[in-house]
Formats: sequence, structure tokens, C-alpha cells
Amino acid sequence: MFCYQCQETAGCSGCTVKGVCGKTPEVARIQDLLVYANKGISEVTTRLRAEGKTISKEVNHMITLNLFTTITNANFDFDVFVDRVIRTLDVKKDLIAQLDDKSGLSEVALWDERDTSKFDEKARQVGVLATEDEDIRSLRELTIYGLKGLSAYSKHANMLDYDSEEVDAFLQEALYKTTLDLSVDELISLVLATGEAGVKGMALLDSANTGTFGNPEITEVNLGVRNNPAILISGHDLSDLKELLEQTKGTGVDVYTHSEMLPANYYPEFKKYDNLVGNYGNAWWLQKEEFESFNGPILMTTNCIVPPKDSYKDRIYTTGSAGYPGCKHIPGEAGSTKDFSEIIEHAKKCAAPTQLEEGTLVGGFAHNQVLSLADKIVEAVNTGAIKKFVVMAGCDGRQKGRNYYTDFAKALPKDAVIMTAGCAKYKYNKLNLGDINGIPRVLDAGQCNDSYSLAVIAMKLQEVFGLEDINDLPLVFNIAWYEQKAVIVLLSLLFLGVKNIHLGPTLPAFLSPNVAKVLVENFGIAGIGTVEDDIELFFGEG
Ligand code: FSO
Ligand code: SF4
Repeated sequence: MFCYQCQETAGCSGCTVKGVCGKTPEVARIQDLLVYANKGISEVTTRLRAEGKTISKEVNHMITLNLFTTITNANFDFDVFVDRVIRTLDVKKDLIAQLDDKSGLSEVALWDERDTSKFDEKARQVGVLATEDEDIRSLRELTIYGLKGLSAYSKHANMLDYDSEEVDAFLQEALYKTTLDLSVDELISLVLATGEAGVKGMALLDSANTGTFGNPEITEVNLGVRNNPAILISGHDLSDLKELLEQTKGTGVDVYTHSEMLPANYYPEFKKYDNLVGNYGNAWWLQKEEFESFNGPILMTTNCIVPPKDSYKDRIYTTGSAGYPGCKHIPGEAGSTKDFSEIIEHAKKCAAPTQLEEGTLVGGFAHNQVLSLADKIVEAVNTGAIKKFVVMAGCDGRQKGRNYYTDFAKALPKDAVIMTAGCAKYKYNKLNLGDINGIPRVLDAGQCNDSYSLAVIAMKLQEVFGLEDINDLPLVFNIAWYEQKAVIVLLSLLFLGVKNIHLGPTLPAFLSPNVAKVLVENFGIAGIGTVEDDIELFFGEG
């Protein structure tokens, strides 16, 4: 196996024996094969579109979900990938039959092996290292990881019945283009175009979420527990939460959010449910301890899954892109209703959660809410009460080096405000950093995809302050990344013209030295240093 798609990759270079995430070599290879099959079908759909034909939503959704299942910590179930490869080949065959001109299809598009015993051998030939030139490989993989992130966000929008043919067509064409013999310059353009599609994909999901559940608003989220049996829901899929809350209504079973599901508490629609008690626990990587003490069943709607301990494995359920061998998967596509009754019955037999924390956490600072406070914010900036905003969005993770972000938040000057989104927030959202004239010093916009909100806020502030360039705002970026959704967020920010982003705790292993140089020279991308040096760099007088 060879995988270097996430920040925790072994030795900062690549997992070759087993994934640090827990992925086995067999699963790593079958994931590579699914990506390969997805490239093949994407070549065919791109050709069909060029012939003026329409691609069905079902096909678009299948391609999107294929990519999403290969994201770090989403799905560890070998059989799921075998099934998805076969299904993709079946659908691809039908699509090829619809082409008027079948000439010149590539080997990737024509691959049609049905003997699953030959899958592993094929997978060994088509993985990341099949591209020998390290710069071409780096740019192809940077594109593919961006597309994986885009697929996740697109899938969430699809579940709420929001689709964008433009985003789907781009995703498929770009995936196909990673199989072509493109030059470095052409691939750099493809990377930037992926960022543009990322903005569109996140805008689509923002419309889907706010159109369905209302605009997030300032909310105090309860961190304590009640004395009822309960279900913990994790991951990012808000449509799953909606269905779970509907189905648990009046059953005596409570629901708590976990990790990236925390921001659901900020939406008006979810406040209507009095059995949504609050948030339990912290970021994804602490789940071994926290799932143990939750006592009830846990529904993983997306990544990040940590391979579960036997002591609570029978309480883990997955749905959507998520999967783990031996854990029950709840099926359901866009447009269908999922049946969570088994989880609800399971919960009734379990003890109430053991309390971990008490008190509340304040969040809900997505674009609509922040822009309604714009006057107050502008005044605070004009009077010098707020000197700088620091965007600290992204991901949390288990590496010790990530304590940098807690220390950095603590060391910030008292006139700096953190704007955050994603699970990165758990490194500092319980530090009680106080407020400036009533504006909290940690403004949580929501999930990682709500980084879009941060961009909208920045663009609005640029307009209000009458600035030519977004980089003239009193705004710095110190972003933590972990998996591929953070890649699409980064590419989207680059597309929007944001410069000098600091990225940590380490730079991606999939950036070759030459590609890293391009990012440094053109966008001022940099890593992180010590807290002391970085505070001086961001806030020093010069
Ligand atoms: Fe975190 Fe995991 Fe949301 Fe990621 S829970 S690490 S970037 O899946 O998607 O922020
Ligand atoms: Fe390694 Fe990350 Fe790939 Fe898992 S996803 S195998 S930890 S690089």
C-alpha cells in the first residue's frame, strides 16, 4: 500500500505497511481501485456531456459517494469497496453503450474486470505511485484530494435535495483529467480550478443547510447530560440528524451531538427538538474514551471514525459514506428515508450517558449572524478594541504537536479575535478566552465546510472597509489541516485570492518540493513555527 493523503501519514511521507488511521493494506488498495474505476466512469460521463447528453442524478451521486468513501477515517469496510467497484463498472458499461462515438476511450475507461480475485493485483498497478514523476504525482493527488473534499460537501447538499450539475460536471471532468498526460502548468490550472469549484460546492451546501434548517444564530450549547438513555450522533450530515430527531421524538430517547455535529445546535430548525440535549465530548480523535462513557449507541454519519474498541463496538452504527467492518450500516440514499428504529431500540436498553463536562459553549457565528453584528464589529475595529482577526479553522488530530494551537490561542494578544470552523476549534473553544465589547474572542462559524462562511464574512468586511484587496484586512490565517476536506477549503481560499496562509502542524507530504515552492512563491503559503515566533510574526510591530 501507499497512502499519503492525510496529515498523520507515517513519517510525514507515506503509510506503506498499515495506515496510522488504522486502514489495512487491503482496504488502502481497494480504495485506490475504486478511485481508478471512478476516473474511468468520469471519462465516460465527460464524453457523454460533450455529446450533449444528460447524466442522471443517480450517476452523479454514485461518483460523488465513491470518492467520499475513500476520505481518511470514513470507511474501513473492504466489502463495501468491492461492491462499489462492481457497481461502478456496471453503470459505466451502460453509459459506454450510450456513447455515439466510442473511439479513443482510454484503458481506464475500458477496464472491466469482473473477477474480484484479480482486483488486488490491478489495485497494485494503479495506486498513487503509478505516476512516476513526483511533481506530476503531487499535482494530480492535490487535485484528487481536493475533489474528495468537494465530494463530501456535495454529498451533504445532495442529501438535502440540492444538486449542482456544474459542480458534478467539474468534479468528473477534473478526475478524468488526472489520468491525462498534462503538463505541470496545466495541472496547476486544474488545481486552481478545483478551488473555484470548491467555492461553488461550499456555497451550494451553505444554501442547502440554511435553506433547510435556517440561518445559524448565537447559541449556548449545553455540555452536560440528562438522565435518559441517549444516542450520540457524529460526523457532518445534518439530514441524518434531522431524521434521527424526528424518529426519536416522544420515545424517551435523547440525542447528543459529537465533534463536527456540534454546530447543528446553532440552527433554528434543530432547536425545535427538546430531546436534542447538547454536545457530548470533544474532537473525533478522543472517541475511544468518550464513546466508552457515553453508554448508548453512536451513529457515525461521516468521518472521522477511530477503529473502535471491542468494549463499545456493538454500539457503533454507520450510515452514508461511513463504514466499519462488524458495525451495523443503516442504508439510505438521497430522497429516501433512513430507518433508525434499531438504534432507538438499542438506546432504550442502555444506561444514560456518564457526564464528562458541565456548562455551555457559545457558537453560531456563521455569515448571516456575523453580518448582523457588522456595525458592532466595524466599530470595535475602528476604535482599536479589535486589532486583528485570526482564522484558525480546520481540523483537530491526535498528534502532540497540535497542542501548538491551544498554546497559540492562549498566547494571542487580548485584542485579537479567533474565527473558526471545523473540528480544529476543540483545541481552544473551552479556554474561556472572554469577549471584546460583547463580541466573543472565539467566533465559531460551524463545521469545516462552514469555512465558506468565514470567506463570506471576510469579503463583506473588505467591502465595508472599502479595501481593494482581501489581504489588506486585519486578518491572518493560521489553519490546521488533517484530511481531504481541509484540502478543498485551502484550494478555495487560494482561489479567492487569500495569501500568506500558515498551514500546520506539518505541510502535506503530497506536496513535492517543487509544488510546495510554487505555493510558497505564488501564495505565500507557509508552515508554522514556535508559538512565540508566530505571535511575533503575526502581531509584532514590524
Ligand atoms: Fe474534522 Fe474529521 Fe470536518 Fe475532517 S471530524 S477532520 S477536515 O473529518 O471534516 O473537521
Ligand atoms: Fe496513512 Fe492518512 Fe492514508 Fe490513513 S489516510 S493510510 S493515516 S496517509
